[in-house]
Amino acid sequence: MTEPSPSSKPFLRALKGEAVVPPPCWLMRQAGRYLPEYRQVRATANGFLDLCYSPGKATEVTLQPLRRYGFDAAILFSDILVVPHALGQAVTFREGEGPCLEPVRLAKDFAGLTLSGLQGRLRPVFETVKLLSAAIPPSTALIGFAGAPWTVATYMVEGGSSKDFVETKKMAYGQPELFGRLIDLLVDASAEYLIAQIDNGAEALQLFDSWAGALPEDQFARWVIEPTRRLVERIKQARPGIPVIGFPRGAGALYLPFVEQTGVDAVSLDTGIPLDWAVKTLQPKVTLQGNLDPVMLIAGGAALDSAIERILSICSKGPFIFNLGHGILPSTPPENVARLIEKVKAWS
Ligand code: 1CP
Repeated sequence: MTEPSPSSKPFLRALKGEAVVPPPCWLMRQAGRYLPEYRQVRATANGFLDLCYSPGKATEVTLQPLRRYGFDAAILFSDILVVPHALGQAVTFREGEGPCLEPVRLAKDFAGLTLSGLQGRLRPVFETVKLLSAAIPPSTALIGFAGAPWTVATYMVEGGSSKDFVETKKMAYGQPELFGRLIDLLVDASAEYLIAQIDNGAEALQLFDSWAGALPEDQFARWVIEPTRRLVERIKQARPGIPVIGFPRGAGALYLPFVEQTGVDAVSLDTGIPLDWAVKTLQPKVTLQGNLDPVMLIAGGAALDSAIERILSICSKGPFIFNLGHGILPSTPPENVARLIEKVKAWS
């Protein structure tokens, strides 16, 4: 059998600006704890990072949702926090508690961070990309990813998850030169990381900026738009033609300057973005992706059906990829995901 050309993959066609009917569909966190087969593999790993760094297991959990649901894209199984880990920061995931990092707060904390070990530490992730590239069905696209510099920096400075980002904002607002050094390092590291993913078989990239919505307008321009623009420019100079999806979650009206200024090919819309506005304002410039509320997928039933139909009817006349507004939650019933994909595939 001959390989179909990449352009015959519906997901990549949509990223090139085509209105594909029915729209391609994948879901953020489509591999994860809502699937019993994921929990089974997860239990064999010596912690979450070990799972990310075990190419055989990471490949298996990436493929699990494809087998069940036939999504149009697979997303590499890894985490945004492997980049700080590869830079030399201590990173652990405690069971049930989320990530824990040795905080970077002062100039002296930067001493331990270096790009020199990055390729070596992340080699297992590149190996996973290579295995996936050979294993996925011919019509399925492979997405590589990284956290955007701002979001990764919040974990590095806070030392884990945060609600108010006080330490990170204090550094960004009060010592912008110091914070700028961290952001610059993350632009360099992420560019290297993403280019290596492309070289091992990733066909598109997504940049997760989960906490973009925490910044006021001028700071958003400086710490979200500008580093993302530089990162996209670096990737496109090195490997022209690879589409990039941005996800500045919570950015509200700032989605527009983000789209206009970063050079991304597509934006992932969070659940709060008004779709009529996005179709009118953003879709003439980029492909849209999104934005079903992940909790609708838990609620199921008639509410789920009508939420899916509403999104499809508003967004699918232009370039569009069906997705959630944020990641699948662990309590999601797998049968509701089956219902979702069935409804999207039946759209005409
Ligand atoms: O034990 C487990 O199974 C841990 C749960 C888990 C999983 C399944 C974590 C811990 N990370 C992941 C995988 C993951 N993370 C993927 C690949 C899987 C897929 O999408 O199918 C991706 C793309 C991510 C990205 C990620 N990690 C983001 C950005 C997207 C988002 O959800 O906003 C962020 C913020 C993280 C950090 C992270 N990883 C894990 C936790 C518990 C956290 C902290 C989240 C927080 O601060 O709220």
